[in-house]
Amino acid sequence: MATEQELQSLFDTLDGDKDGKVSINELFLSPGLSAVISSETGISSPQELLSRYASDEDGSITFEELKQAVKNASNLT
Ligand SMILES: [Ca+2]
Repeated sequence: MATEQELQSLFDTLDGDKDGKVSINELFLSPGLSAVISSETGISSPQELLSRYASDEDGSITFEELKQAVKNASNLT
């Protein structure tokens, strides 16, 4: 389980280039944090997370999309 604040801080840490989106490369660059995302979303691979939730053509996920994924897994407190 995670609060919105915890998720936001996780998201900001993952977003290395600070463009407001987390790309697949950024997920791969932080395997430890990706593992936390996996456990909070119940989706094991970054590829699957992005294909299910990223609306952008470039395959990056926004904070709102990540939040939705965690909410769908009933892990947002
Ligand atoms: Ca980014």
